[in-house]
Amino acid sequence: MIPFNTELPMQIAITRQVSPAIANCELTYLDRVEIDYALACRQHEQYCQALAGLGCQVLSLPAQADLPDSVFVEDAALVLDETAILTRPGAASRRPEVDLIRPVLAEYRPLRPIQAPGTLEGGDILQVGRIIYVGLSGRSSPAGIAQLADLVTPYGYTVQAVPLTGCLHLKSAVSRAAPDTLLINPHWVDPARFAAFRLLDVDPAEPHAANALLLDRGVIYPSAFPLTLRRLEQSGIPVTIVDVSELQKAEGAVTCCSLVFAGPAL
Ligand code: CIR
Repeated sequence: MIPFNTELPMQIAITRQVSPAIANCELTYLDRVEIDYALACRQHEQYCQALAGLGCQVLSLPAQADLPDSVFVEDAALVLDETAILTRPGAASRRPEVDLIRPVLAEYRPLRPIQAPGTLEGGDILQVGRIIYVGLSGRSSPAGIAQLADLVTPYGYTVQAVPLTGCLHLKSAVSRAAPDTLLINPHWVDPARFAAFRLLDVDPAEPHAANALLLDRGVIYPSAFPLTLRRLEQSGIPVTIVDVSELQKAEGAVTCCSLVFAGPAL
């Protein structure tokens, strides 16, 4: 296994506090159940502490009372070393989130927007080095993906559209668990697409377990998936565990609550 790189500069993690309106979140594959807002806020705070504990400079943006899903900052942008792409979420209720993240990211990167009618959400984007996989989900359209390719190809990136089924975003189905390892639910996305990588299947009893947040100095992983956690540990991947049960009820996971990218720090 390739070791974690501890020589890199500090990573920046943009987060946003949980909206008091999170009960009105978008839901696609999950039934609506009651979300304990106070517990969601405590869990989010612990998630931010986990980011800081793994060496991130955490930038905490204020809660937005009128944007139920705005804690899921990942969906509004893709931050590369060279530029940041402002997305155009497929969920219309989430488009104002992009306007809020624009001035924040402008401090760090030149910005490029995805334009109507294309749609793109960050949860569909899995970057592995110079390859950017994008899920063909209900949220990210072929037109949005084509725009992304036009914007990032000049920087040497290759964009590959990936069909998926049964889940919200590409990173619901596959994410990075180590520099050379992808954690995958083979029922939601075709593993053959990722044959160049070491693949670790989720436990079949835990279909939602494929979302891990890989940082330069470790991995954040939800406590809800003990069987897949054991597979990670048996594969030599130590993780920092967080309980995000309330955010999972909003169809969120660990990658979606932050935008993580290389400094320099402000
Ligand atoms: C939504 O449906 O848009 C939100 N309720 C959940 C978004 C989760 N985002 C992500 O995994 N990147």
